[in-house]
Amino acid sequence: MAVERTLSIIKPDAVAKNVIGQIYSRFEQAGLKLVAAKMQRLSREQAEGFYAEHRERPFFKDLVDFMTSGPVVVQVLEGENAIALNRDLMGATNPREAAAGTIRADFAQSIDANAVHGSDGPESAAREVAYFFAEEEICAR
Ligand code: RTP
Ligand code: MG
Repeated sequence: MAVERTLSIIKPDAVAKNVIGQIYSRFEQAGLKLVAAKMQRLSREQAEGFYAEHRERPFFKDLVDFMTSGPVVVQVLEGENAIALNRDLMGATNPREAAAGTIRADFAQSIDANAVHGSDGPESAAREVAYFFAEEEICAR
């Protein structure tokens, strides 16, 4: 299996709940390495660009409102099968449907405030990592 990089975001609800460290522990316990990280408040333009694939969806404005409602923590995770592994750790988009023990089952309130983002495939991972980090900001480990 290939070593991959994936883009992860701890969303404003999870930052407000003060569970950044607990979420990072889940990544580490699963064998994922943090190779880049930053906390920031997204501008509307940044959030709209990041979620551009959803621009025509009915929930787009709510999604952008939510993602700009407070600081987020953005990180690059690296490891074997990192993209699918991170999605497994996250659980389903709607926390009510997320499997027990997943990040969304344990920390998310609703389909809007669902604690984390993770890239959903190799192409989105490459695009999303580059959206937030210059190559020299990613630390080989
Ligand atoms: P994410 O991109 O944030 O990791 O979430 P995801 O892949 O699990 O879900 P996606 O389909 O990409 O949707 C992005 C975010 O939009 C919100 N959403 N709301 N009301 C709805 O039907 C609905 N569907 C999606 C969620 O907050 C989701 O995380
Ligand atoms: Mg998605």
